[in-house]
Amino acid sequence: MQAEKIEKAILVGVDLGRRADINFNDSLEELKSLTEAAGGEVMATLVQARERINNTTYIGSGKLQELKHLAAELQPDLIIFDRELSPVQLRNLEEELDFKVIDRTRLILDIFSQRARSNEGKLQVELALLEYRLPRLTGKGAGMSRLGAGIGTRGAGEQKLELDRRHIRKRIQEVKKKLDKVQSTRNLQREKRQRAGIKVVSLVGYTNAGKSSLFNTICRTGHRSGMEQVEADHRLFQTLDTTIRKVYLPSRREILLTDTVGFIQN
Ligand SMILES: Nc1nc2c(ncn2[C@@H]2O[C@H](COP(=O)(O)OP(=O)(O)OP(=O)(O)O)[C@@H](O)[C@H]2O)c(=O)[nH]1
Ligand SMILES: [Mg+2]
Repeated sequence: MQAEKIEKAILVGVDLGRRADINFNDSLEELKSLTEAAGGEVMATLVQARERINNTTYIGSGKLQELKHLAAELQPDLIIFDRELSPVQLRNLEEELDFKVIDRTRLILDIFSQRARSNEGKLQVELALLEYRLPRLTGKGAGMSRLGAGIGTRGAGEQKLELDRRHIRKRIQEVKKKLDKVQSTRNLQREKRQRAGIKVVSLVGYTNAGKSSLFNTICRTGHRSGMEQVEADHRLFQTLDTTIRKVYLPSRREILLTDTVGFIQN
């Protein structure tokens, strides 16, 4: 499941100070963990303190030159920006830097596409990737195949990189239809459970908080043996697909326990 080769990344963040909605250091720390979860490694981190984000290049022009020099020296496999880049910012940065540029959103989608196992999970990731890419098709960079394999290039639909917008829109409709079908089946199952009066207990929380470990422990004690464990690991977003299992409470009452996808702060 790990990427074949560890890709080296430079992280770039803008510190808005008190103007930001979340703590900058926490956000960067989280980005580093996300990079590692995607199979990458951080070589360097570049930070700029600014009043606001630059609309065209995210960071200021002086900082961009600094980043260019740093990248020329370190030769990273990719450069990762701490927030979602607009299509314009992404295009300008790719042109200026001439390295693979991705943003936080693309990084998370990449992790999800590595981890999705269920049919529904895969469809959801494909849909998110298509919708992310649609306004960002530029004929190069994050949209294109010249980048080869690796973080930010993987995933559902990646083989179809040369598809034009029309094809992507069509595929979006197809995936949505398939998802509708899967979800209506699930709704039926849910209604059936509700009618049977079985309560569902969900484990929710920050990614890597220990939900899957707790799930395994509860299932071991509250369940007949021989069930497969869910995967628990220190990587962020280890769990992507919801697992649902029957568990007996000490009172012998039956419940359904679900392990779910974690949250992140940003
Ligand atoms: N110290 C300590 N570590 C724990 C505990 N529970 C889980 N861990 C560790 O925390 C890490 C994350 O555990 P998971 O159970 O995979 O966490 P999760 O919330 O399911 O994470 P995601 O599925 O990635 O969102 C693993 O390395 C566990 O071994 C605990 O009670 N104490
Ligand atoms: Mg988990």
